[in-house]
Amino acid sequence: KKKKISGNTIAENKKLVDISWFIGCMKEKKLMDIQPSQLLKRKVDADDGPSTKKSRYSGDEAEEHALFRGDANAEARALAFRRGSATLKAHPKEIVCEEDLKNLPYIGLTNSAKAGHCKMVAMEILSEGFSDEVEDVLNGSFYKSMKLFTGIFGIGPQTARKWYHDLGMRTLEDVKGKNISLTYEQSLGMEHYDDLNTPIKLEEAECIIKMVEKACNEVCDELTMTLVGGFRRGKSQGHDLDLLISHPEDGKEKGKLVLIIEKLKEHFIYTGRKMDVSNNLNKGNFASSTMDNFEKCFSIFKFNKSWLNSNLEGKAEWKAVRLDLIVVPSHQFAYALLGWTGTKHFEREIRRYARTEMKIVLTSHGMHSLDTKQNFPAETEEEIFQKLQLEYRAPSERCC
Ligand code: DCT
Ligand code: MG
Repeated sequence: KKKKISGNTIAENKKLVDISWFIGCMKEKKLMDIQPSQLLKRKVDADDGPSTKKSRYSGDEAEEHALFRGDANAEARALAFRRGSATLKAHPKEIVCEEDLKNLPYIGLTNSAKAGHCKMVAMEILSEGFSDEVEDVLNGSFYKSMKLFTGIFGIGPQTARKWYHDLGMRTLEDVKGKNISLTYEQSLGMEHYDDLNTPIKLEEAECIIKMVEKACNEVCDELTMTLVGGFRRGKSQGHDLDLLISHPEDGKEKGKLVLIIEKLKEHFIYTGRKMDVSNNLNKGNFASSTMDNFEKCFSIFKFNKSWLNSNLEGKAEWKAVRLDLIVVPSHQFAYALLGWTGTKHFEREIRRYARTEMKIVLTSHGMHSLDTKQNFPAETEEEIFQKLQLEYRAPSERCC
C-alpha cells in the first residue's frame, strides 16, 4: 500500500513565509536563531504550495478533510492543520529530524492533541517521505467525492456531505442521474464543471482585466480597477479573478456596478450580485464575519479563446471563468485591498493577531479599537501594518 513520494514536502515548502510563524516567533521568544525581521525580508516563491511534480501533498489536504467531515470541532481541527502546515511552509531552514520540529509553533512547541497530530504526520513524512494517514485520506472515497462535489459552483461542504452520506452519491454521474433538484447556480456549476475547475492563467486574466477596465472607463473615466486575490500575490494561475473597483471621490462609486455589468453583458453567463448591506464602521456588524458588506458581483464570465489565439478568430470557442467584482468606497480602499489580497489564512491570522495582541478589530472595511471604539483611517496597506506594529509584507510574501 505504501507509495514513495519523490520529494520532501516540508523541505520544498520552506521558502514560503507565513504570518502565523511570525506571530509564533513574536510570542515564543525561544526561537532566537531566526529573527522575525529576517523572515520578513525573505524573498518567497509566489506560487502557493510546492510544485505538484515534486511533491505529493500541497499542505491543504488535512485541513480540507477536517472541514469536509464537518463534525463537532471540525473547524478547530482544520485550523490546527492549516496552522501546522503554514508553519512548516514558513520555515526558512530545511527540517530534517524530529529535533527541528521541537520549537515550531502549532507543532512541537504547543502541547495539545492537535499539535501532536501535526507533529506525528510531519515525522512520518520525514522518515518515510509520505504519510499513511494522509494517503488514506486522499485515497478514501469520502475525500474524493467531497472534492468532486465541492468543486461544483454553488455547492458547499454541507450539501456535499448530505449527498455523500444521506443520498449515497459518489460521482458527478450520480449527481446527474439522481434527479436531485439543483439551484440555478448549481446547475450552471454542473454545466460548466470542467471549465470552472480549470485554473485561469495569468494571460487569460490579463485579457479579462483589459475588458473590465475598458467597461469601467466607458462608465466613468475616473473609476479605478485593482487586481486582488492570488494574482496580486504573484500567482501565475487561480481559481477565479478578483477585481476591486473604486472611485477617488467617496460615494461616486455607487451605482456603477450595474452599469459596468450592463456594458459587459454579452460576456456574462451569470451575474450573482450582492448589494452592500452597510458600510458604516460604527455598526460593527461585520466585525466577527470574514465576509464583508461591499456591493459585489460573483459572476461567471465567458472567456473567448480567440482573444489569446488569433487562429481561432471567428470560431465560437470559449470557456467559463469565475470573475468577482467588488465595489469599494475610497476611504475603505486600503482595508479592502489588504482583505482581498489574501491568502485566507493570512487574513485570518492578521485579524486574530490584531484582536488578541492589539485589541483592534480589523476587517476589509476598516479598523477600530476594541477599548475606545475609535476608527483608524488608512490610505495605504503600509499604514495598516504600521498601526498594527507589524513590518510591512508585500503581497507576494503573504503566501500561506
Ligand atoms: N477572502 C477571505 N476570506 C474568505 C474569502 C476570501 O479573506 N472567506 C480573501 C482572501 C483571498 C481573497 O479574498 C480572494 O479569495 P479567493 O479568490 O477565494 O482566493 P485566492 O487567494 O484569490 O485564490 P485563487 O487564486 O485560487 O482564486
Ligand atoms: Mg481568487
